[in-house]
Amino acid sequence: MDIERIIDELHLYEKKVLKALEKLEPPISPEDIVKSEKMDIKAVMSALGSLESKGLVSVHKSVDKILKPTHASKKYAIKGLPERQILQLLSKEGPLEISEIMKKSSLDKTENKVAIGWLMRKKWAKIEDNTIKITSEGEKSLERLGSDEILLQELAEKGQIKLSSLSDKLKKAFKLLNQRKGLLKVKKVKEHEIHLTDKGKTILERGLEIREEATQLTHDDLKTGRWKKLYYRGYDIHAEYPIIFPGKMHPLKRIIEEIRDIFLKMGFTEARGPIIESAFWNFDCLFQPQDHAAREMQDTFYVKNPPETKLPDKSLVEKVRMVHEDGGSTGSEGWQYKWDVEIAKKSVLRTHTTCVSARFLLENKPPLKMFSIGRVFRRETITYKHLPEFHQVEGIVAAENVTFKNLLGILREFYTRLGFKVRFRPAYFPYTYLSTECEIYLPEKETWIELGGAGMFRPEVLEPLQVETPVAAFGLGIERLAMIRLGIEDIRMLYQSNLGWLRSLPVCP
Ligand code: FA5
Repeated sequence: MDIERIIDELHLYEKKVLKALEKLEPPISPEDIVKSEKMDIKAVMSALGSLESKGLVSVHKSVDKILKPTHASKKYAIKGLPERQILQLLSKEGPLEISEIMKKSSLDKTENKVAIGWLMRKKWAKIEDNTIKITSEGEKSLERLGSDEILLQELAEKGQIKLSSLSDKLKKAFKLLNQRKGLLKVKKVKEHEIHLTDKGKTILERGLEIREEATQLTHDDLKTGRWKKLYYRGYDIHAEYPIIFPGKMHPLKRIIEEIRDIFLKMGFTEARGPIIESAFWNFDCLFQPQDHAAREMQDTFYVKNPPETKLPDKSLVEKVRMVHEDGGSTGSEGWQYKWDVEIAKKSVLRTHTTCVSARFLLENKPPLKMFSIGRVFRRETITYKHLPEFHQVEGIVAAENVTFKNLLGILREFYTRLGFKVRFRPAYFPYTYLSTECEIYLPEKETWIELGGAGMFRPEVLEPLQVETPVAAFGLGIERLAMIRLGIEDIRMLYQSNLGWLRSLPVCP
């Protein structure tokens, strides 16, 4: 602990408060310091706050109650509580009927009722043969006051009393009186009791000099040379400061931007496609048979409005039909069924971004390198790694000499640039041959997880689109990549506005 530094950085008010704590008798409240140092309460509280943050004082907070008498209780403090007034009446007159009490007492009707109630509750009187008689307990009480009455008198005398200052007996009396309407005014107050810590005591032992501090250096101070004699307090470079959470990009968006940057740097062109797509582009054109499981309603979202989407040029539709039915001129047998153009017209929310690649191939001639990032939709049950709406990055490379090996090289390069180790497993997709699935290595879990699919587009896909070169294609999930990147176990985190988590992420990755 650098005592000299702490002393040098103490504000004048902090020094005054420390000195006051040294001389005042505990328990010490901020109000005691205000009185002894003739300081403003705000200055005392702010000095206490910073002394506490420096560990020089500790402030114990507690809640107390201030009790004050009401107009009614002041009256009863003189004349006695209603039950005492009736007790005295009974002692003078002997047993009385209720109607007689009502007539003879100086209390009003409500007060009489209250008095009779409390006479019974305190066992000062009992009802026998319709008359109210004093009990032996009542006789004794004629000689002495109850603790509730003592408290009432003390309150009337002192004007106000702190609950914590009462004896246990009077605290019980407070509970009793407080049950009665209109006898007490009770106000909750926060109390601060201040103690010097050992660190604070060490500082005081070392000695504190209280002298006026210069808060501003004026032109005049400089000109006259007065600045040489002024006392300046050191800056507290360890002072507490508010934590700032600067605005930043959402982590998923950041990863998307990173992926975009990598493909642009690898010489790819970015393309986009519609989110509401025809089944034709999403499935048929990718040689996905019309009875394929992925096309079922339980896997794909079909769109009611518009129910159908315009199909491309008739000759392309016709070529796709032929490829499905018997392979057309590709040399393949096709799927050997009757292809239905009505099914192909249906509107769907695209289930993958591979349709963007197909559309791109129709409009652009190889050689080409294209990538596309976008949202896709699947009728999935939400789990820690499944969402019904997620992002994919899709890509194709088309050129005379492109091979499956080039495809693996591109994917390895992409994942390496993102900082991952990748491996490939054989896979199946209706639109590619050879096909593969890429897996990423998770060092913490010592496992591999599947992040995307890839392969060489089949002739059944390429021929109708009139593409004559080989085409390497891939489609990779982005959210799962983000999960690994951000070290989160649940994919849903990416879509929840969990501000605590978002704030905890670094501004720059
Ligand atoms: C496809 O979507 C293929 N179109 C990929 C492809 C493109 C293969 C081009 C060949 C050529 P798959 O259904 O496996 O493949 O999805 C690709 C990736 O999307 C998955 O590996 C996974 O990372 C991610 N993914 C799939 N379903 C979900 C889901 N419900 N929630 C989050 N991510 C998902």
